[in-house]
Amino acid sequence: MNGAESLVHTLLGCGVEVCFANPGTSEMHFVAALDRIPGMKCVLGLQENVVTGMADGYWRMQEKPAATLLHCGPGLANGLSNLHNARRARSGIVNCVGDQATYHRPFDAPLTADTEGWARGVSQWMRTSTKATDVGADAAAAVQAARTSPGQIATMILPSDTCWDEGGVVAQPLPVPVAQQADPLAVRNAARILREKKNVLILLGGKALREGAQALAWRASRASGAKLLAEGSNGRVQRGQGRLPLERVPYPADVAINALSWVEHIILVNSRGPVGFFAYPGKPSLHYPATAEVHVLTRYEQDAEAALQALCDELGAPAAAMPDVGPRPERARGGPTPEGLARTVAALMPDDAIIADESVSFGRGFYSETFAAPKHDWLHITGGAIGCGLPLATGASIGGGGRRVINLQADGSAMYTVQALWTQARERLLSNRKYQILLGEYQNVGANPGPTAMNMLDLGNPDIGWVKMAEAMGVEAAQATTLDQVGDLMAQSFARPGPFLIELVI
Ligand SMILES: Cc1ncc(C[n+]2csc(CCOP(=O)(O)OP(=O)(O)O)c2C)c(N)n1
Ligand SMILES: [Mg+2]
Repeated sequence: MNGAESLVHTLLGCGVEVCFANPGTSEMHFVAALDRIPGMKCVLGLQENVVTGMADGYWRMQEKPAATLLHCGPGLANGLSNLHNARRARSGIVNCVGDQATYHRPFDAPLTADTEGWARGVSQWMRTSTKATDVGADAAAAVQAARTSPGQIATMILPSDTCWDEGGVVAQPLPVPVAQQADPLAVRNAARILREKKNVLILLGGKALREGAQALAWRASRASGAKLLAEGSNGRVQRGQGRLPLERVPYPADVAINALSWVEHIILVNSRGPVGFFAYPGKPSLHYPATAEVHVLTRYEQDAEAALQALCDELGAPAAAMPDVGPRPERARGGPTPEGLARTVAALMPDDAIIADESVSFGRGFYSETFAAPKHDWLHITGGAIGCGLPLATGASIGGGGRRVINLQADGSAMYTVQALWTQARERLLSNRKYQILLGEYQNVGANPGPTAMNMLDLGNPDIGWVKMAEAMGVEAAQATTLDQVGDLMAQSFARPGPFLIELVI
């Protein structure tokens, strides 16, 4: 058995069943092993940032890592920004990067690069295998790292001779450490704050945004009068009927600072105190008052639901029915508005849909209009690196077990990873999306756009033909200019399998 075969057998044995790939020469033995060994679903992405974004979307739905397969340092480099988003979503990925053979590296061939250096910034775990006999054990350690709460990027760098040399040894799965429990002192402290103080915010992030944890947070809030909010961008929020109508920390600095100005205490549950996406001249970096006291109930890697249960017990918080989110919205008509589009999506989405949201500026009003939609999961772009939405939707569809994916997608961001449409068509994924026109946030930094700046913020010169773009990659598409048309097209596409793109001109 060669190293590559030991890798594939070990990954399969550790429960890794999908490999998102864009391989090159140095990975050919890995590819050949995938060919010979049944069991691994291989999904081709036409650029590495599509590959890494798909692996992120897959984890968010499955909570089980996929493997990637990337080609040398430059292939990894292409995938870095979606690995960055995945790291911010706390997704687990076994990120495999083929590289120059160990003995070839000193010759400094063209694709030789500082692969480890590029990997380090996005990886919580990284290892370069040095011989075929180690590859299996390294793979088992990588899977263990990827599955360690809350989920980690584990990068394996595989020089090609470690894959083609004989002597591979299949490794057994290593135990996955269970999520740590909150410190009992942290639970007691949070209960004390909730009992004794006013103006308390409970800020939920990570797994605290799942249904069970939400219900407990709601009980603690009801018992104490504390307010609940979600972090600004989150890997996965469970929403819709039966879930909390949770607002999130607003994106624009002034709006966020204003919305949090009342806060004297923040209890963090898998979250951190809100800070600005950017600094702006004359504005604070912290978006909550500098005088507010911050209390950690759980860190990201700790078990939020158990901690919230312990908090409710400590408070003696009685059971509380989830708040009524009201009736399901009706389809909106007429010209496109963010609220109208959100209501149309809420009115038409099938049960248990997955929303992959890279709607950028047009989407800021979507949240409150979709509280009363059927149950769904909402996936945000977590690291601010655009080009995430299309791959995320693709990976979420593969990991979503047949659930319908609706990708709310801004046009500029779509252009970063538009090749993902091709993978969607190839895999016949369920998806549906819309695009919007670019508007920069130029004035927030205190500048007025001149012609050069306008030119750099403008996607209309020339116009991008989205319908043709989608069709060129095998995805059916149509244009809409009104919400009536969007609604009709959505309803049609939900009735059929396969991806469909709706360009909404706004
Ligand atoms: C990787 C990366 N490159 C560049 C940016 C800067 N950036 C933020 S939003 C944006 C334009 C987004 O345009 P679009 O997706 O059409 O959204 P709209 O502004 O139209 O809502 C750019 C270039 C970024 N956030 N991430
Ligand atoms: Mg745009």
